[in-house]
Amino acid sequence: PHLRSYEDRAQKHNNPAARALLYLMAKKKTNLSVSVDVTRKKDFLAIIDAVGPYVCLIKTHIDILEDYDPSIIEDLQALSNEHEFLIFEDRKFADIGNTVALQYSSGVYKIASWAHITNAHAVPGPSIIAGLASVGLPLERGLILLAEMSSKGALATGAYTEDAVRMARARRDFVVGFIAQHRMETIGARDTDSVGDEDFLILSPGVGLDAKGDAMGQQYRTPAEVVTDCGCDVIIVGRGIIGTGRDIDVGEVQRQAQRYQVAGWEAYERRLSR
Ligand code: UP6
Repeated sequence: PHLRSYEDRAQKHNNPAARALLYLMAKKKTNLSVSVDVTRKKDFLAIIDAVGPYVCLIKTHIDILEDYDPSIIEDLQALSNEHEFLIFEDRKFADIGNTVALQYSSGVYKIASWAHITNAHAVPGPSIIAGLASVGLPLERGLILLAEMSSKGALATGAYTEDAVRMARARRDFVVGFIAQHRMETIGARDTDSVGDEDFLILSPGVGLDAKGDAMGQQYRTPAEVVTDCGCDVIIVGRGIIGTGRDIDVGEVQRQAQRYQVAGWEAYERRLSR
């Protein structure tokens, strides 16, 4: 699928959230997702407003906000409509089906009610997908499985990654892609798997144009490595765009978002023309 255009893939995708994301990517010419990892509501909304025009997807860790209140979700949804991006809560669910269904639908954040896309670890096995699908499918949501991680020494490799892909293949109505560092089509396919027309989105964190990593094991690659060479579909950028300081410079955030949008899109066009 990575040799087809986002537009073409949007037309053929069976999941509403994946379809909407691919359409937005084609329409806005962006495969950039900004990870808004800040702790204050004011910064959170200011960053999203600034980067909105340049992104297809806003990635949140809603539980790191110190001054969370439900009005933040209303503001986030208004920005999502204004700038046309989808919302991805990077919740990384990792429990049994019954528990994740409750964590996804209920609690303080009611993630399923506002996040078009969320994600889960494969470690509990297929029941985690069943639990999340019981909440998310009726709401036309999509799920991303973590097949690999960007951090140094990650245990999600080899047979684990393969089994995560096989779990996804069995639930293509709800699982729309992977957090991964490269494409997954060629791995783990067995005779019994339905592989033929599968179209999983590959979302890749660990993207930076300037730094190679951080002091806590994060590893960065460039948009060209991720999108052109490894065939990934969405680049996820946090500190490369929002910076590492305590005070947010919104003008600089906007410049960096534009820079990463251009780099990500050029990398995609180069992949299609190869
Ligand atoms: N993230 C990773 N690597 C993974 C999965 N998720 O970095 O394998 C998430 C982090 C963070 C963002 O939780 O929100 O992507 C990366 O941020 P950064 O660009 O500032 O490193």
